[in-house]
Amino acid sequence: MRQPLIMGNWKLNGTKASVEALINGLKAPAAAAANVEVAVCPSVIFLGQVEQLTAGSAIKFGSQDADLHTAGAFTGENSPVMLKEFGCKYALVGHSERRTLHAETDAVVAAKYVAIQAAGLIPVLCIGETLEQFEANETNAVVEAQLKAVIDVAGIESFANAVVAYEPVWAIGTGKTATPEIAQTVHAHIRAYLAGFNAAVAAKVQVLYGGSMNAANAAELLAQTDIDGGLIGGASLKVEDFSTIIAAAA
Ligand code: 3PY
Repeated sequence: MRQPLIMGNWKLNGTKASVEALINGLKAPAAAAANVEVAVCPSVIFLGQVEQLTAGSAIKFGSQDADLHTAGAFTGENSPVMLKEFGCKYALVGHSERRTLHAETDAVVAAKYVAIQAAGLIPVLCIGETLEQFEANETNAVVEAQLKAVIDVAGIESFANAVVAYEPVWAIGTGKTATPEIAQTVHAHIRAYLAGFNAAVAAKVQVLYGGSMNAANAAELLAQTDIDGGLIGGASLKVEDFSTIIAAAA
């Protein structure tokens, strides 16, 4: 049985006050959903605050990215080793906003994935196709290539200690969501593709759905066999909406 994982991606949002209110507001819903793991990914500037606020609670946290280097002359970057020291359990890697806005290639994403695991963090590998690729029926080929780039470098066994997040780019920040049927079809394909390399690893890996999951559509998406949780953008910034999604996964 794969444990449901509900993870908030706060992106570039928050203030000290809103972070405090959000974490405090999520403590009870996270504790109530004992079979669900709840995690948030704040901007790194809030990690110290989140580490303190979540102490003793059921809420885990991670970063939205990590550098592929451990230390050195890399101005502006955050080392996975530093993120680990600040209590992160997870690090997102390859989010479409990083791939698009920061020109991260499959090779860079794979190198970051390796660095994240080497630091003792769990990478949440984000994959997904653009609208153009979706309309050209290229979804399977795109997610396969994104997975293969990581498998080639890190090996299929590395997925025993990783999470995959399928986020169709056309559903991110657009308010459009893949229908539960579309999402389930792609999730099943991702699992089948991984099973071609190692069936046991594929059966265990959590595959989250991301891309405008919200309080209204979460239950239907989370009911799908191969959807093991969600990576949630905007709705993770509101206690009520995120709590509804957590409850839907329980
Ligand atoms: C979204 O839902 O907008 C996301 O990008 C989650 O990562």
